[in-house]
Amino acid sequence: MKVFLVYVRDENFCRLLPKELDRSRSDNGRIKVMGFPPLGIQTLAPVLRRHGHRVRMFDTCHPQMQAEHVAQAAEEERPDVIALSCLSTTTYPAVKNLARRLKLGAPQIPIIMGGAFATMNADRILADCPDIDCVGVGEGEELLPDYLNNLADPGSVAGLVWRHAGEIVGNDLRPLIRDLNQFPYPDRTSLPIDYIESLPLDVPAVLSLDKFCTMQTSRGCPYSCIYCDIPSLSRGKWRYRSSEHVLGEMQQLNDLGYRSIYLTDDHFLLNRKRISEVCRGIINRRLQFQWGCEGRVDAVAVDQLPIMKKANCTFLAFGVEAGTQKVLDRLNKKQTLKQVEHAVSEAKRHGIKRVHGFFVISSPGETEEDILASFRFAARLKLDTFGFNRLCAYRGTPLWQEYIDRGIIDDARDWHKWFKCSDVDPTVLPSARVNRLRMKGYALLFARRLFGRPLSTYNLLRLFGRHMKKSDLLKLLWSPFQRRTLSRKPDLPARMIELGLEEPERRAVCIT
Ligand code: B12
Ligand code: SF4
Repeated sequence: MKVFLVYVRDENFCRLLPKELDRSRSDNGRIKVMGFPPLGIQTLAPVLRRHGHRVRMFDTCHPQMQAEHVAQAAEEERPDVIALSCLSTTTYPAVKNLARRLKLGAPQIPIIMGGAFATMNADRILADCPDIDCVGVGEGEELLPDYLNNLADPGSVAGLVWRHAGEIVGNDLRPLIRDLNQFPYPDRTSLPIDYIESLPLDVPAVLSLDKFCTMQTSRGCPYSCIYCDIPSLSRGKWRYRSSEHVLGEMQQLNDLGYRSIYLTDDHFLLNRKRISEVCRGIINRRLQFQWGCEGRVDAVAVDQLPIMKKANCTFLAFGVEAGTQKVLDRLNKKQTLKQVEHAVSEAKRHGIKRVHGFFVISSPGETEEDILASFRFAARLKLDTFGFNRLCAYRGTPLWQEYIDRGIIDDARDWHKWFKCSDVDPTVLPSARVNRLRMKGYALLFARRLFGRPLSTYNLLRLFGRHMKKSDLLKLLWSPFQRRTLSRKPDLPARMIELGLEEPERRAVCIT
Protein backbone atom coordinates (compact mmCIF):
# COMPACT_ATOMS: atom_id res chain seq x y z
CA MET A 1 0.00 0.00 0.00
CA LYS A 2 1.01 3.59 -0.42
CA VAL A 3 0.84 5.79 2.67
CA PHE A 4 1.33 9.52 3.15
CA LEU A 5 2.74 10.43 6.57
CA VAL A 6 2.19 14.13 7.19
CA TYR A 7 3.61 16.00 10.18
CA VAL A 8 1.56 19.11 10.86
CA ARG A 9 3.56 21.93 12.39
CA ASP A 10 2.85 24.69 14.77
CA GLU A 11 4.24 27.64 12.85
CA ASN A 12 5.52 29.25 16.06
CA PHE A 13 8.10 26.52 16.46
CA CYS A 14 9.91 26.52 13.13
CA ARG A 15 11.40 28.99 10.73
CA LEU A 16 13.48 28.87 7.56
CA LEU A 17 17.15 29.54 8.21
CA PRO A 18 17.83 33.09 6.99
CA LYS A 19 20.02 33.04 3.86
CA GLU A 20 22.80 35.08 5.46
CA LEU A 21 23.24 32.42 8.17
CA ASP A 22 23.48 29.58 5.69
CA ARG A 23 27.17 28.93 5.20
CA SER A 24 26.85 25.76 3.14
CA ARG A 25 27.88 26.23 -0.46
CA SER A 26 26.13 23.31 -2.12
CA ASP A 27 22.55 23.59 -3.22
CA ASN A 28 21.56 19.96 -2.80
CA GLY A 29 17.85 20.67 -3.06
CA ARG A 30 17.40 20.47 0.68
CA ILE A 31 16.04 23.38 2.65
CA LYS A 32 17.26 24.40 6.10
CA VAL A 33 14.73 24.81 8.87
CA MET A 34 15.29 26.02 12.40
CA GLY A 35 13.20 23.51 14.31
CA PHE A 36 12.99 20.00 15.66
CA PRO A 37 12.66 17.14 13.18
CA PRO A 38 9.29 15.31 13.08
CA LEU A 39 10.49 12.27 15.01
CA GLY A 40 7.03 10.64 15.12
CA ILE A 41 6.70 10.18 11.35
CA GLN A 42 10.45 9.56 10.97
CA THR A 43 9.94 6.68 13.42
CA LEU A 44 6.87 5.27 11.69
CA ALA A 45 8.12 5.44 8.07
CA PRO A 46 10.71 2.62 8.24
CA VAL A 47 8.35 0.47 10.30
CA LEU A 48 5.73 0.69 7.55
CA ARG A 49 8.36 0.00 4.88
CA ARG A 50 9.39 -3.12 6.78
CA HIS A 51 5.76 -4.24 6.42
CA GLY A 52 6.06 -3.79 2.66
CA HIS A 53 4.30 -0.42 2.33
CA ARG A 54 5.48 2.55 0.30
CA VAL A 55 5.74 5.76 2.28
CA ARG A 56 6.00 9.42 1.43
CA MET A 57 6.67 11.87 4.25
CA PHE A 58 5.66 15.53 4.44
CA ASP A 59 6.56 18.15 7.01
CA THR A 60 4.51 21.33 6.78
CA CYS A 61 7.53 23.46 7.73
CA HIS A 62 8.61 23.03 4.09
CA PRO A 63 7.24 25.83 1.87
CA GLN A 64 6.43 23.21 -0.79
CA MET A 65 4.62 20.93 1.69
CA GLN A 66 1.74 23.19 2.62
CA ALA A 67 -1.88 21.97 2.65
CA GLU A 68 -2.36 22.68 -1.07
CA HIS A 69 0.81 20.76 -2.01
CA VAL A 70 -0.08 17.74 0.09
CA ALA A 71 -3.59 17.80 -1.37
CA GLN A 72 -2.25 18.03 -4.91
CA ALA A 73 0.13 15.13 -4.30
CA ALA A 74 -2.76 13.10 -2.85
CA GLU A 75 -4.90 13.77 -5.93
CA GLU A 76 -2.04 12.78 -8.26
CA GLU A 77 -0.60 9.81 -6.39
CA ARG A 78 -3.78 8.48 -4.78
CA PRO A 79 -2.24 6.98 -1.61
CA ASP A 80 -4.31 4.28 0.09
CA VAL A 81 -4.18 6.08 3.43
CA ILE A 82 -3.17 9.51 4.69
CA ALA A 83 -1.82 9.58 8.25
CA LEU A 84 -1.72 12.96 9.98
CA SER A 85 0.58 13.46 12.94
CA CYS A 86 0.83 16.38 15.34
CA LEU A 87 2.07 16.91 18.87
CA SER A 88 -0.05 19.37 20.75
CA THR A 89 -3.44 21.03 21.20
CA THR A 90 -2.03 24.18 19.61
CA THR A 91 -1.84 22.45 16.20
CA TYR A 92 -5.37 21.05 16.05
CA PRO A 93 -6.89 23.86 13.93
CA ALA A 94 -4.12 23.40 11.34
CA VAL A 95 -4.80 19.64 11.26
CA LYS A 96 -8.51 20.25 10.71
CA ASN A 97 -7.79 22.67 7.86
CA LEU A 98 -5.49 20.18 6.20
CA ALA A 99 -7.98 17.31 6.58
CA ARG A 100 -10.71 19.53 5.04
CA ARG A 101 -8.49 20.40 2.09
CA LEU A 102 -7.50 16.76 1.55
CA LYS A 103 -11.08 15.52 1.63
CA LEU A 104 -12.17 18.15 -0.89
CA GLY A 105 -9.71 16.80 -3.47
CA ALA A 106 -9.75 13.10 -2.64
CA PRO A 107 -12.78 12.23 -0.50
CA GLN A 108 -12.32 8.47 -0.77
CA ILE A 109 -8.83 8.33 0.82
CA PRO A 110 -9.12 7.46 4.52
CA ILE A 111 -7.48 9.91 6.92
CA ILE A 112 -6.14 8.63 10.23
CA MET A 113 -4.76 10.97 12.87
CA GLY A 114 -2.31 10.22 15.70
CA GLY A 115 0.12 11.78 18.18
CA ALA A 116 -0.09 13.05 21.76
CA PHE A 117 -3.07 15.41 21.35
CA ALA A 118 -5.02 12.88 19.27
CA THR A 119 -4.36 10.19 21.87
CA MET A 120 -5.90 12.31 24.63
CA ASN A 121 -8.91 13.42 22.57
CA ALA A 122 -9.70 10.65 20.05
CA ASP A 123 -13.50 10.42 20.39
CA ARG A 124 -13.94 14.20 20.66
CA ILE A 125 -11.91 14.77 17.51
CA LEU A 126 -14.10 12.38 15.56
CA ALA A 127 -17.25 14.02 16.87
CA ASP A 128 -15.87 17.44 15.94
CA CYS A 129 -14.17 16.85 12.61
CA PRO A 130 -16.00 14.85 9.89
CA ASP A 131 -12.93 14.92 7.63
CA ILE A 132 -10.88 12.73 9.96
CA ASP A 133 -12.01 9.12 9.61
CA CYS A 134 -10.29 7.56 12.59
CA VAL A 135 -7.75 8.19 15.34
CA GLY A 136 -4.94 5.89 16.42
CA VAL A 137 -4.55 6.06 20.20
CA GLY A 138 -0.98 5.85 21.50
CA GLU A 139 2.08 4.40 19.83
CA GLY A 140 1.86 3.90 16.09
CA GLU A 141 4.52 1.23 15.42
CA GLU A 142 2.10 -1.69 15.78
CA LEU A 143 -1.19 0.12 15.40
CA LEU A 144 -0.60 1.68 11.98
CA PRO A 145 0.49 -1.53 10.19
CA ASP A 146 -2.41 -3.33 11.86
CA TYR A 147 -4.81 -0.67 10.57
CA LEU A 148 -3.39 -0.88 7.03
CA ASN A 149 -3.83 -4.66 7.08
CA ASN A 150 -7.42 -4.31 8.23
CA LEU A 151 -8.83 -1.36 6.33
CA ALA A 152 -11.97 -3.39 5.70
CA ASP A 153 -12.26 -4.50 9.33
CA PRO A 154 -11.38 -1.53 11.57
CA GLY A 155 -13.21 -3.12 14.49
CA SER A 156 -10.34 -5.59 14.83
CA VAL A 157 -7.64 -2.93 15.29
CA ALA A 158 -6.85 -2.40 18.98
CA GLY A 159 -6.32 1.26 19.84
CA LEU A 160 -8.43 2.55 16.94
CA VAL A 161 -11.31 4.97 17.44
CA TRP A 162 -13.47 5.10 14.30
CA ARG A 163 -16.97 5.66 12.95
CA HIS A 164 -19.47 2.92 12.33
CA ALA A 165 -23.08 3.46 11.23
CA GLY A 166 -22.98 7.05 12.42
CA GLU A 167 -21.60 6.10 15.84
CA ILE A 168 -18.11 6.66 17.23
CA VAL A 169 -16.62 3.36 18.26
CA GLY A 170 -13.63 3.03 20.57
CA ASN A 171 -11.93 -0.34 20.17
CA ASP A 172 -10.06 -1.87 23.11
CA LEU A 173 -6.95 -0.02 24.16
CA ARG A 174 -3.76 -1.36 22.61
CA PRO A 175 -1.26 -2.47 25.27
CA LEU A 176 1.97 -0.44 25.49
CA ILE A 177 4.72 -1.88 23.30
CA ARG A 178 6.85 -4.15 25.47
CA ASP A 179 9.92 -4.48 23.34
CA LEU A 180 11.10 -1.11 21.99
CA ASN A 181 14.21 -2.77 20.51
CA GLN A 182 12.34 -4.53 17.72
CA PHE A 183 11.97 -1.55 15.37
CA PRO A 184 14.25 -0.15 12.65
CA TYR A 185 15.90 3.20 13.33
CA PRO A 186 14.03 6.35 12.25
CA ASP A 187 14.35 7.60 8.68
CA ARG A 188 16.07 10.98 8.90
CA THR A 189 17.10 11.26 5.29
CA SER A 190 14.01 11.01 3.04
CA LEU A 191 12.59 14.43 3.85
CA PRO A 192 14.49 17.09 1.84
CA ILE A 193 15.03 19.15 4.97
CA ASP A 194 18.05 19.82 7.18
CA TYR A 195 16.94 20.73 10.68
CA ILE A 196 19.09 23.38 12.31
CA GLU A 197 19.78 23.26 16.03
CA SER A 198 18.16 26.37 17.43
CA LEU A 199 16.01 27.71 20.23
CA PRO A 200 12.25 27.46 19.58
CA LEU A 201 11.82 31.23 19.57
CA ASP A 202 10.78 34.05 17.25
CA VAL A 203 14.41 35.20 16.92
CA PRO A 204 16.69 33.12 14.66
CA ALA A 205 18.64 31.80 17.64
CA VAL A 206 20.89 29.26 15.94
CA LEU A 207 22.89 27.13 18.37
CA SER A 208 25.01 25.27 15.88
CA LEU A 209 25.24 24.56 12.17
CA ASP A 210 26.37 21.00 12.81
CA LYS A 211 24.22 18.25 11.35
CA PHE A 212 21.47 17.92 13.99
CA CYS A 213 18.72 15.46 14.86
CA THR A 214 16.58 14.24 17.73
CA MET A 215 16.39 10.76 19.15
CA GLN A 216 14.23 8.94 21.71
CA THR A 217 15.82 6.29 23.91
CA SER A 218 13.00 5.83 26.44
CA ARG A 219 9.31 6.64 26.78
CA GLY A 220 7.22 7.95 29.65
CA CYS A 221 7.66 9.03 33.22
CA PRO A 222 6.43 7.52 36.49
CA TYR A 223 5.81 10.88 38.26
CA SER A 224 2.62 12.94 38.18
CA CYS A 225 3.24 16.68 38.10
CA ILE A 226 -0.15 18.37 37.92
CA TYR A 227 0.51 20.21 34.64
CA CYS A 228 1.91 17.30 32.61
CA ASP A 229 0.11 14.73 30.48
CA ILE A 230 3.06 12.39 29.96
CA PRO A 231 1.87 10.08 32.80
CA SER A 232 -1.54 9.67 31.08
CA LEU A 233 0.08 9.19 27.67
CA SER A 234 2.53 6.62 28.98
CA ARG A 235 0.10 5.16 31.53
CA GLY A 236 2.52 5.95 34.34
CA LYS A 237 5.21 3.64 32.95
CA TRP A 238 8.81 4.31 31.97
CA ARG A 239 10.03 1.99 29.21
CA TYR A 240 13.40 2.02 27.57
CA ARG A 241 15.44 0.67 24.70
CA SER A 242 18.51 -1.36 25.57
CA SER A 243 21.83 0.43 25.59
CA GLU A 244 23.00 -1.74 22.64
CA HIS A 245 20.01 -0.71 20.54
CA VAL A 246 20.52 2.95 21.45
CA LEU A 247 24.23 2.73 20.64
CA GLY A 248 23.47 1.10 17.29
CA GLU A 249 21.37 4.11 16.34
CA MET A 250 23.99 6.51 17.67
CA GLN A 251 26.65 4.77 15.60
CA GLN A 252 24.46 5.13 12.52
CA LEU A 253 23.92 8.82 13.22
CA ASN A 254 27.62 9.32 13.76
CA ASP A 255 28.42 7.60 10.46
CA LEU A 256 25.83 9.72 8.66
CA GLY A 257 27.68 12.81 9.89
CA TYR A 258 25.35 13.97 12.68
CA ARG A 259 27.32 16.02 15.18
CA SER A 260 24.57 17.16 17.51
CA ILE A 261 21.79 15.03 18.99
CA TYR A 262 18.97 16.04 21.30
CA LEU A 263 17.32 13.26 23.30
CA THR A 264 13.60 13.95 23.51
CA ASP A 265 13.07 11.39 26.31
CA ASP A 266 10.63 12.62 28.91
CA HIS A 267 13.09 11.60 31.63
CA PHE A 268 16.45 10.40 30.36
CA LEU A 269 18.15 10.36 33.76
CA LEU A 270 16.16 7.58 35.36
CA ASN A 271 18.35 4.50 35.17
CA ARG A 272 22.00 5.02 36.06
CA LYS A 273 23.21 1.62 34.77
CA ARG A 274 21.76 2.32 31.34
CA ILE A 275 23.22 5.83 31.23
CA SER A 276 26.59 4.49 32.20
CA GLU A 277 26.44 1.81 29.47
CA VAL A 278 25.35 4.29 26.79
CA CYS A 279 28.05 6.78 27.78
CA ARG A 280 30.75 4.11 27.92
CA GLY A 281 29.65 2.97 24.45
CA ILE A 282 29.88 6.52 23.08
CA ILE A 283 33.39 6.87 24.52
CA ASN A 284 34.65 3.43 23.40
CA ARG A 285 33.27 3.80 19.91
CA ARG A 286 34.73 7.32 19.72
CA LEU A 287 31.43 8.75 18.50
CA GLN A 288 31.91 12.35 17.42
CA PHE A 289 28.65 14.09 18.25
CA GLN A 290 27.69 16.24 21.20
CA TRP A 291 24.34 15.59 22.83
CA GLY A 292 21.80 16.97 25.24
CA CYS A 293 18.92 15.65 27.35
CA GLU A 294 16.30 16.51 29.98
CA GLY A 295 15.68 15.01 33.41
CA ARG A 296 14.55 15.46 36.97
CA VAL A 297 16.88 16.93 39.57
CA ASP A 298 16.28 14.10 42.03
CA ALA A 299 17.36 11.51 39.50
CA VAL A 300 19.51 8.77 40.90
CA ALA A 301 21.71 9.33 37.87
CA VAL A 302 23.13 12.65 39.06
CA ASP A 303 26.23 10.62 39.99
CA GLN A 304 26.62 9.72 36.31
CA LEU A 305 27.47 13.31 35.39
CA PRO A 306 31.22 12.72 35.11
CA ILE A 307 30.80 9.96 32.52
CA MET A 308 28.11 11.95 30.72
CA LYS A 309 30.51 14.85 30.38
CA LYS A 310 33.20 12.47 29.14
CA ALA A 311 30.74 11.13 26.57
CA ASN A 312 30.28 14.69 25.26
CA CYS A 313 26.96 15.59 26.87
CA THR A 314 27.02 19.37 26.48
CA PHE A 315 23.44 20.29 27.36
CA LEU A 316 21.36 19.27 30.32
CA ALA A 317 17.90 20.67 31.09
CA PHE A 318 16.32 20.28 34.51
CA GLY A 319 12.67 20.85 35.39
CA VAL A 320 13.31 23.27 38.27
CA GLU A 321 9.82 24.84 38.06
CA ALA A 322 9.79 27.04 41.20
CA GLY A 323 11.91 28.65 43.88
CA THR A 324 9.66 27.88 46.84
CA GLN A 325 8.86 24.51 48.34
CA LYS A 326 5.23 25.59 48.70
CA VAL A 327 4.78 25.96 44.92
CA LEU A 328 6.80 22.82 44.13
CA ASP A 329 4.46 20.89 46.42
CA ARG A 330 1.37 22.46 44.85
CA LEU A 331 2.65 21.29 41.46
CA ASN A 332 3.17 17.82 42.97
CA LYS A 333 6.74 18.01 41.71
CA LYS A 334 8.07 15.74 44.46
CA GLN A 335 11.44 17.44 44.57
CA THR A 336 13.16 19.80 47.00
CA LEU A 337 15.03 23.06 46.49
CA LYS A 338 18.08 21.35 47.93
CA GLN A 339 17.92 18.67 45.25
CA VAL A 340 17.70 21.37 42.59
CA GLU A 341 20.77 23.16 43.95
CA HIS A 342 22.68 19.90 44.21
CA ALA A 343 21.88 18.73 40.68
CA VAL A 344 22.66 22.07 39.03
CA SER A 345 25.90 22.61 40.90
CA GLU A 346 27.02 19.01 40.25
CA ALA A 347 26.29 19.41 36.53
CA LYS A 348 28.40 22.57 36.40
CA ARG A 349 31.12 21.11 38.64
CA HIS A 350 31.49 18.21 36.23
CA GLY A 351 31.74 20.54 33.27
CA ILE A 352 28.41 20.25 31.43
CA LYS A 353 28.68 23.22 29.10
CA ARG A 354 25.09 24.48 29.15
CA VAL A 355 22.77 23.72 32.04
CA HIS A 356 19.22 24.94 31.53
CA GLY A 357 16.41 25.41 34.05
CA PHE A 358 12.75 25.16 33.05
CA PHE A 359 10.61 27.28 35.37
CA VAL A 360 6.87 27.88 35.44
CA ILE A 361 5.20 30.94 36.88
CA SER A 362 1.58 31.80 37.66
CA SER A 363 0.83 28.54 39.43
CA PRO A 364 -2.26 28.13 41.61
CA GLY A 365 -1.70 29.78 44.99
CA GLU A 366 1.55 31.45 43.92
CA THR A 367 2.00 34.96 45.35
CA GLU A 368 4.05 37.90 44.03
CA GLU A 369 6.69 37.07 46.61
CA ASP A 370 6.78 33.43 45.44
CA ILE A 371 7.36 34.52 41.83
CA LEU A 372 10.18 36.84 42.81
CA ALA A 373 11.61 34.06 44.98
CA SER A 374 11.76 31.86 41.86
CA PHE A 375 13.79 34.50 40.03
CA ARG A 376 16.06 34.99 43.04
CA PHE A 377 16.51 31.23 43.26
CA ALA A 378 17.36 31.08 39.55
CA ALA A 379 19.91 33.86 40.08
CA ARG A 380 21.54 31.86 42.87
CA LEU A 381 21.79 28.67 40.84
CA LYS A 382 24.67 28.16 38.45
CA LEU A 383 22.32 27.80 35.49
CA ASP A 384 23.56 28.96 32.12
CA THR A 385 20.13 29.51 30.60
CA PHE A 386 16.60 29.51 31.93
CA GLY A 387 13.05 29.89 30.69
CA PHE A 388 10.11 31.15 32.74
CA ASN A 389 6.93 29.98 31.08
CA ARG A 390 3.41 30.70 32.21
CA LEU A 391 1.68 27.62 33.60
CA CYS A 392 -0.92 26.32 31.15
CA ALA A 393 -3.58 23.63 31.50
CA TYR A 394 -3.88 20.91 28.86
CA ARG A 395 -6.47 18.13 28.70
CA GLY A 396 -5.16 14.89 30.16
CA THR A 397 -3.32 16.52 33.05
CA PRO A 398 -4.33 16.36 36.74
CA LEU A 399 -4.69 20.17 36.65
CA TRP A 400 -7.30 19.92 33.88
CA GLN A 401 -9.28 17.45 35.99
CA GLU A 402 -8.98 19.77 39.01
CA TYR A 403 -10.39 22.63 36.93
CA ILE A 404 -13.33 20.44 35.86
CA ASP A 405 -13.96 19.55 39.49
CA ARG A 406 -13.78 23.22 40.49
CA GLY A 407 -16.29 24.18 37.78
CA ILE A 408 -13.75 26.25 35.81
CA ILE A 409 -13.65 24.00 32.74
CA ASP A 410 -16.53 22.29 31.00
CA ASP A 411 -14.82 19.26 29.50
CA ALA A 412 -17.52 18.74 26.86
CA ARG A 413 -17.13 22.23 25.44
CA ASP A 414 -13.53 23.11 26.31
CA TRP A 415 -11.68 19.90 25.40
CA HIS A 416 -9.94 21.37 22.31
CA LYS A 417 -8.59 24.46 24.12
CA TRP A 418 -5.72 25.15 26.40
CA PHE A 419 -5.59 27.79 29.08
CA LYS A 420 -3.13 30.07 30.75
CA CYS A 421 -3.87 29.44 34.42
CA SER A 422 -3.71 33.17 35.15
CA ASP A 423 -6.60 33.71 32.70
CA VAL A 424 -8.96 31.21 34.27
CA ASP A 425 -8.07 30.35 37.85
CA PRO A 426 -8.95 32.85 40.60
CA THR A 427 -6.21 31.46 42.86
CA VAL A 428 -3.61 32.55 40.30
CA LEU A 429 -2.34 36.12 40.06
CA PRO A 430 -3.88 38.09 37.17
CA SER A 431 -2.05 37.91 33.82
CA ALA A 432 -1.08 41.59 33.73
CA ARG A 433 0.49 41.35 37.18
CA VAL A 434 2.33 38.17 36.26
CA ASN A 435 3.73 39.90 33.16
CA ARG A 436 5.00 42.84 35.20
CA LEU A 437 6.56 40.51 37.76
CA ARG A 438 8.20 38.44 35.05
CA MET A 439 9.85 41.55 33.57
CA LYS A 440 11.01 42.63 37.01
CA GLY A 441 12.30 39.12 37.70
CA TYR A 442 14.18 38.91 34.40
CA ALA A 443 15.76 42.32 35.02
CA LEU A 444 16.95 41.14 38.43
CA LEU A 445 18.21 37.87 37.02
CA PHE A 446 20.08 39.49 34.12
CA ALA A 447 21.68 42.07 36.42
CA ARG A 448 22.79 39.41 38.91
CA ARG A 449 24.22 37.29 36.11
CA LEU A 450 26.02 40.12 34.43
CA PHE A 451 27.64 41.47 37.58
CA GLY A 452 27.91 38.22 39.56
CA ARG A 453 29.18 35.92 36.80
CA PRO A 454 30.58 38.19 34.08
CA LEU A 455 32.95 35.60 32.61
CA SER A 456 30.35 32.86 32.19
CA THR A 457 27.90 35.43 30.78
CA TYR A 458 30.52 36.53 28.27
CA ASN A 459 31.21 32.90 27.29
CA LEU A 460 27.53 32.21 26.86
CA LEU A 461 27.04 35.26 24.64
CA ARG A 462 30.02 34.13 22.60
CA LEU A 463 28.44 30.71 22.21
CA PHE A 464 25.21 32.23 20.88
CA GLY A 465 27.07 34.91 18.92
CA ARG A 466 28.92 32.30 16.83
CA HIS A 467 25.96 31.80 14.53
CA MET A 468 23.76 34.79 15.18
CA LYS A 469 23.80 38.29 13.80
CA LYS A 470 24.50 40.92 16.44
CA SER A 471 21.05 42.43 15.93
CA ASP A 472 19.42 39.02 16.49
CA LEU A 473 21.50 38.46 19.61
CA LEU A 474 20.24 41.76 20.97
CA LYS A 475 16.67 40.78 20.04
CA LEU A 476 17.18 37.47 21.85
CA LEU A 477 18.35 39.25 24.99
CA TRP A 478 15.40 41.60 24.75
CA SER A 479 12.84 38.84 24.03
CA PRO A 480 12.00 38.03 27.69
CA PHE A 481 10.77 41.61 28.05
CA GLN A 482 8.48 41.33 25.07
CA ARG A 483 5.20 39.54 24.46
CA ARG A 484 5.40 36.59 22.06
CA THR A 485 3.10 36.69 19.09
CA LEU A 486 1.50 33.27 18.92
CA SER A 487 -0.45 32.15 15.87
CA ARG A 488 -2.90 30.45 18.18
CA LYS A 489 -3.51 32.12 21.51
CA PRO A 490 -4.73 30.34 24.62
CA ASP A 491 -8.48 30.44 25.02
CA LEU A 492 -11.08 31.12 27.69
CA PRO A 493 -13.44 28.45 29.02
CA ALA A 494 -16.96 28.33 27.59
CA ARG A 495 -18.46 29.32 30.94
CA MET A 496 -16.41 32.52 31.16
CA ILE A 497 -17.29 33.43 27.57
CA GLU A 498 -20.98 32.87 28.30
CA LEU A 499 -20.83 35.13 31.33
CA GLY A 500 -18.89 37.76 29.39
CA LEU A 501 -15.94 37.43 31.78
CA GLU A 502 -12.45 38.33 30.59
CA GLU A 503 -10.86 37.26 33.81
CA PRO A 504 -11.91 34.91 36.59
CA GLU A 505 -14.04 36.19 39.45
CA ARG A 506 -11.46 36.78 42.13
CA ARG A 507 -13.70 38.13 44.88
CA ALA A 508 -13.35 36.31 48.19
CA VAL A 509 -10.37 34.35 46.95
CA CYS A 510 -7.36 34.34 49.17
CA ILE A 511 -4.00 33.61 47.55
CA THR A 512 -1.71 32.20 50.18
C1 B12 B 1 10.28 17.39 21.60
C2 B12 B 1 8.98 18.04 22.02
C3 B12 B 1 8.74 19.34 21.58
C4 B12 B 1 9.63 20.11 20.60
C5 B12 B 1 9.07 20.01 19.17
C6 B12 B 1 9.25 18.71 18.49
C7 B12 B 1 8.86 18.79 17.02
N1 B12 B 1 8.99 17.76 16.29
O1 B12 B 1 8.43 19.78 16.51
C8 B12 B 1 9.41 21.57 21.04
C9 B12 B 1 10.35 21.90 22.15
C10 B12 B 1 9.54 22.62 19.95
C11 B12 B 1 7.98 21.42 21.59
C12 B12 B 1 7.09 22.45 21.61
C13 B12 B 1 5.81 22.32 22.14
N2 B12 B 1 5.32 21.29 22.84
CO1 B12 B 1 6.21 19.61 22.98
N3 B12 B 1 6.95 17.93 23.26
C14 B12 B 1 8.05 17.36 22.85
C15 B12 B 1 8.18 15.95 23.46
C16 B12 B 1 9.05 16.07 24.70
C17 B12 B 1 8.72 14.83 22.60
C18 B12 B 1 8.10 14.66 21.22
C19 B12 B 1 8.81 13.54 20.53
O2 B12 B 1 9.84 13.72 19.94
N4 B12 B 1 8.29 12.32 20.65
C20 B12 B 1 8.88 11.14 20.07
C21 B12 B 1 8.01 10.60 18.92
C22 B12 B 1 8.55 9.29 18.44
O3 B12 B 1 6.72 10.40 19.46
P1 B12 B 1 5.38 10.98 18.80
O4 B12 B 1 5.60 12.11 17.92
O5 B12 B 1 4.39 11.13 19.89
O6 B12 B 1 4.92 9.76 17.87
C23 B12 B 1 4.53 8.51 18.37
C24 B12 B 1 3.04 8.39 18.68
O7 B12 B 1 2.44 9.59 19.11
C25 B12 B 1 2.43 7.83 17.44
N5 B12 B 1 2.04 8.72 16.36
C26 B12 B 1 2.54 9.91 15.97
N6 B12 B 1 1.92 10.34 14.86
C27 B12 B 1 1.01 9.41 14.53
C28 B12 B 1 0.09 9.37 13.48
C29 B12 B 1 -0.76 8.29 13.42
C30 B12 B 1 -1.76 8.24 12.33
C31 B12 B 1 -0.70 7.24 14.37
C32 B12 B 1 -1.64 6.09 14.30
C33 B12 B 1 0.22 7.30 15.42
C34 B12 B 1 1.06 8.38 15.48
O8 B12 B 1 3.45 6.98 16.95
C35 B12 B 1 4.75 7.52 17.25
C36 B12 B 1 5.64 6.37 17.64
O9 B12 B 1 5.09 5.65 18.71
C37 B12 B 1 6.69 15.68 23.82
C38 B12 B 1 6.47 14.68 24.93
C39 B12 B 1 6.14 13.32 24.36
N7 B12 B 1 6.61 12.32 25.02
O10 B12 B 1 5.49 13.18 23.34
C40 B12 B 1 6.18 17.08 24.17
C41 B12 B 1 4.68 17.42 24.02
C42 B12 B 1 4.14 16.78 22.78
N8 B12 B 1 4.69 18.88 23.85
C43 B12 B 1 3.69 19.46 24.41
C44 B12 B 1 3.42 20.85 24.33
C45 B12 B 1 2.27 21.38 25.18
C46 B12 B 1 4.18 21.69 23.51
C47 B12 B 1 3.95 23.19 23.28
C48 B12 B 1 2.52 23.63 23.06
C49 B12 B 1 4.61 23.90 24.47
C50 B12 B 1 4.53 25.41 24.43
N9 B12 B 1 3.51 26.00 24.99
O11 B12 B 1 5.39 26.03 23.94
C51 B12 B 1 4.80 23.41 22.01
C52 B12 B 1 3.99 23.20 20.71
C53 B12 B 1 4.79 22.51 19.62
C54 B12 B 1 4.11 22.11 18.35
N10 B12 B 1 2.87 21.72 18.33
O12 B12 B 1 4.75 22.15 17.32
C55 B12 B 1 2.81 18.48 25.15
C56 B12 B 1 1.50 18.23 24.40
C57 B12 B 1 0.31 18.25 25.33
C58 B12 B 1 -0.96 18.58 24.61
N11 B12 B 1 -2.01 17.90 24.96
O13 B12 B 1 -1.03 19.43 23.78
C59 B12 B 1 3.75 17.23 25.28
C60 B12 B 1 3.01 15.89 25.34
C61 B12 B 1 4.60 17.44 26.58
C62 B12 B 1 3.88 17.42 27.90
N12 B12 B 1 4.62 17.38 28.96
O14 B12 B 1 2.71 17.47 28.11
N13 B12 B 1 7.73 20.15 21.98
S1 SF4 C 1 6.92 17.16 34.19
FE1 SF4 C 1 8.60 15.71 33.92
S2 SF4 C 1 8.73 14.69 35.92
FE2 SF4 C 1 6.74 15.67 35.87
S3 SF4 C 1 5.35 14.08 35.13
FE3 SF4 C 1 6.02 15.28 33.33
S4 SF4 C 1 7.76 14.19 32.50
FE4 SF4 C 1 7.43 13.44 34.59
